[in-house]
Amino acid sequence: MGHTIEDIGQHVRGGGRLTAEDARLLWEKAPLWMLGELASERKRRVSGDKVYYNRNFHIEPTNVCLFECRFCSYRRAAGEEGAWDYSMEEIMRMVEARRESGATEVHIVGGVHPTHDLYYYAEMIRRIKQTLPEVCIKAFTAVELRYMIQRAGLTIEEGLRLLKEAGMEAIPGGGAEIFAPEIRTKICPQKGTAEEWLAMHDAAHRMGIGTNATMLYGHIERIEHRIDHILRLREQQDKTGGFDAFIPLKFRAAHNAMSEVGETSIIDDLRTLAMSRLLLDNVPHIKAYWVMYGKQTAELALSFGADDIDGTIDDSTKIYSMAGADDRRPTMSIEEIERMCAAAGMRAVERDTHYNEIG
Ligand code: V47
Ligand code: SF4
Repeated sequence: MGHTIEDIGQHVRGGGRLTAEDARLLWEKAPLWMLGELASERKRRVSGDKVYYNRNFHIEPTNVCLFECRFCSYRRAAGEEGAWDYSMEEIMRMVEARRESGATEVHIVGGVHPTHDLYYYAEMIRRIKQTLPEVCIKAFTAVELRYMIQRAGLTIEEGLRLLKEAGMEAIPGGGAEIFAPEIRTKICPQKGTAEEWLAMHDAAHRMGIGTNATMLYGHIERIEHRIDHILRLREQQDKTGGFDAFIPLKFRAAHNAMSEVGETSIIDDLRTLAMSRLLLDNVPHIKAYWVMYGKQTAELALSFGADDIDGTIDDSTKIYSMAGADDRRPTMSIEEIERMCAAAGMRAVERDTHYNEIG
């Protein structure tokens, strides 16, 4: 309809929904300050001056993985140098060590493991929940889940029910990558289709399991692929409403088969955050995952529509340090989180996994 950037800005300010065409124009042509302003207005309507964080830690039981996603710096074949595969006892020792930590969430992701099956992971969840009953278990990407559930010969619903009964309360956003098949088949050919990823989240939402969604950007995809990805998530959210947060994940280029692609700019990171906020008018939280961006960009992100920065992490994840992220030992204290949010003119608010405020 021959819209100008200003027309689209007005439409967004009035609470209107963006089409793919308008989003493309805004993404490619709007000045950075304008995207920041529009996204901040939207963010303020949802979360005011709050920035959410939680006290969390990760468990990465193994980096042994049958798949070979080209962007992944983390996976190893079984027995390869640098592979790890903790025993149940080792994992339980890690969990025991967190008893006094005040953590409210444990995020568990590993790889698509050749032998650990659905029942093994259900037992792991059950034992973790017994040891830390106050802690919410957010576990396994849709890709890991699909593999373990299929191998057990169960339907998605049956598999999810088994894990839910064991104590799994939420599902992280990983494995989404880029939905468009022409990119997906190039960067992660074994991972299954967009429809399969969405079906897992659809089923989880219908069972009352909250989930997150991610998008891996800044590699060989183009803006139209990002828009397509985000709009598919918006469509899913219209149906089931179960996505708590969207997390754009910046491709980090060290030590993987796509290193030669390099990394995108911080300006692109900020534009992507802002456009995510504007397109996803039905997903309440946009997370700036500080471990992946680094702390300085995470602070900037708070002026581009993000209202969540993930959590304290406490040096418990290797996925990003292995791919070249700045922090070798990722940890943020609550004081540091509060300082970061205050410096951006906002207020840090502790939340649980389901975004209930704590304290
Ligand atoms: O799906 C792998 C990504 C994801 C690289 O739900 C990479 O709260 C960048 O999903 N460069 C797993 N990204 C992590 C994930 C996540 C992280 C934080 C919070 C939440 C949440 C979920 O990590 C994978 C993949 O997209 N990834 N390698 C890389 N080289
Ligand atoms: Fe395996 Fe996940 Fe890495 Fe892909 S991204 S190779 S599924 S660990």
